[in-house]
Amino acid sequence: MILFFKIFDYICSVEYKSIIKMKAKEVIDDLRRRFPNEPEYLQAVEEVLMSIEDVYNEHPEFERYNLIERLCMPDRIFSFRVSWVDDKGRVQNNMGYRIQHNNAIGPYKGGIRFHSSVNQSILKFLAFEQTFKNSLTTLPMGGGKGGSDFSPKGKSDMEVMRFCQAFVAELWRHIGPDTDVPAGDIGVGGREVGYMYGMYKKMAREFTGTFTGKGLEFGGSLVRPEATGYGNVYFLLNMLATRGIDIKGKKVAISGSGNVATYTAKKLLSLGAKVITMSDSNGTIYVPEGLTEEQLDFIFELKNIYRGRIREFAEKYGCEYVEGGRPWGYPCDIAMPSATQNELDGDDARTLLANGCFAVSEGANMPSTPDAVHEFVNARILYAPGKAANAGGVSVSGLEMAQNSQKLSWTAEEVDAKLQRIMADIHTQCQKYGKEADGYTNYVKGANIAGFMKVAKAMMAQGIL
Ligand code: NDP
Ligand code: 2IT
Repeated sequence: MILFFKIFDYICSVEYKSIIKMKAKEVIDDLRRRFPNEPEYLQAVEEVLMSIEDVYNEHPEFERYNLIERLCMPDRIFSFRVSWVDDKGRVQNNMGYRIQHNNAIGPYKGGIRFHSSVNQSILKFLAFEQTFKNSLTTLPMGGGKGGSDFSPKGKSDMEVMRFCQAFVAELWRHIGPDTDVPAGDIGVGGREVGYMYGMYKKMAREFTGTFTGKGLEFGGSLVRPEATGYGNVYFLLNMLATRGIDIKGKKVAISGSGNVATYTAKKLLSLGAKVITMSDSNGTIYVPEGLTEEQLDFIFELKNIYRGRIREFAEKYGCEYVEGGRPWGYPCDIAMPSATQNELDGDDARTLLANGCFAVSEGANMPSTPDAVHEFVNARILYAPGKAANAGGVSVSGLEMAQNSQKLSWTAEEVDAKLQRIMADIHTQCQKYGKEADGYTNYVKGANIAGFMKVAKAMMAQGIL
């Protein structure tokens, strides 16, 4: 009789387990039905769900707690009007947002983007990705993202300041050093963080580490400006080492010419690699023999001080410039897309592969379309998705938070050493979860599973919230 019940129990549990499996496609279809106008968000969710489905289904308790839906949908979204006065005395109106995606492993953490293209779908995708990226960093940070469709391009310093103050006049009540800690992203650098932090401090009447990427004089961390670009190169070096490849002399195509792109180029030059392209939203420069340090300094000043266009580099140095062009058509060994999402499509990927490109390490968030990712993984090249390769920026933001809490500042050497260790650790996590039967490391799968497991376990432990 006892044996009969035991067998019955066993059969029931097996049956139950098989019924409660998560089906990634069904979850995605449901989200597609509920959020039909959010293509970037759906794209990011689909990529993650397809790679974690098997691991997720090894844990029936996840599905019993409907963990996947709770993890895909942001905890909350704030959206608000931002009204400010331009230099001509006209009243301008923009939309502002903050997406607090998930705080299972730490306070919400992620950048602020100011760009005319910003909308809820783009910020939802960025906040979703940030949750897994921050989990990979080994530091206690949840995921968030914010921004506005305000474009700092062509605006005076005073206009940027007035906008930042108006933005924070709404945002400040939702953020705090242990609640939600914003930082920079496209269109938000040291200048904007300074203005936003100043206004936050005034409203909240406290001096705490509520923003990262602050100036060095008021709590910023050494190496934070460099961290995303340097971190991406450190990650690349870890990948190259698995195949015994030396970076020296390799031709690298970089897109963008902002924070991430310029510091990526700087580190590459110091290692003897050749940076053959850079770009902005208007066009691409091509320097087949590789940029010199002096030329890179010029780009840095052009973009950060004069806020000019990359075309002006070509005018000064007489190199090739293609209006509206992208960097992916030039022969290179390595590609490091560092501008924006979906800037490298399937055709670009096929061209890169045909030209002999053997490594792609993403500085931007989701710069490769799903078709391009498929090409890279199928071709078995070294391919690092943004959430692993560009995690150095938010990692040093996490280190900035730690320094602010301790009311101490560490030396550049200390921060850089920690950054290198974190990037190596992320690489190891990708290898652990991303190894395929043929020995290939699928960094997409590895990063998604490693990032997911930590957040999932924390969510399980904390109950249904
Ligand atoms: P910046 O604003 O400093 O630079 C952005 C660069 O990308 C500029 O050259 C810009 O050109 C170009 N760009 C922006 N939008 C487009 C577009 N729609 N089409 C073509 N080019 C475009 O930003 P960051 O360098 O900080 O950010 C670049 C990428 O890196 C983003 O995807 C960001 O999310 C990601 N990232 C940033 C981190 C950071 O710490 N800053 C951390 C991790 C990821 P133009 O001047 O013409 O607009
Ligand atoms: O996409 C990103 O990781 C960033 N823009 C940096 C976020 C941060 O909090 O430093």
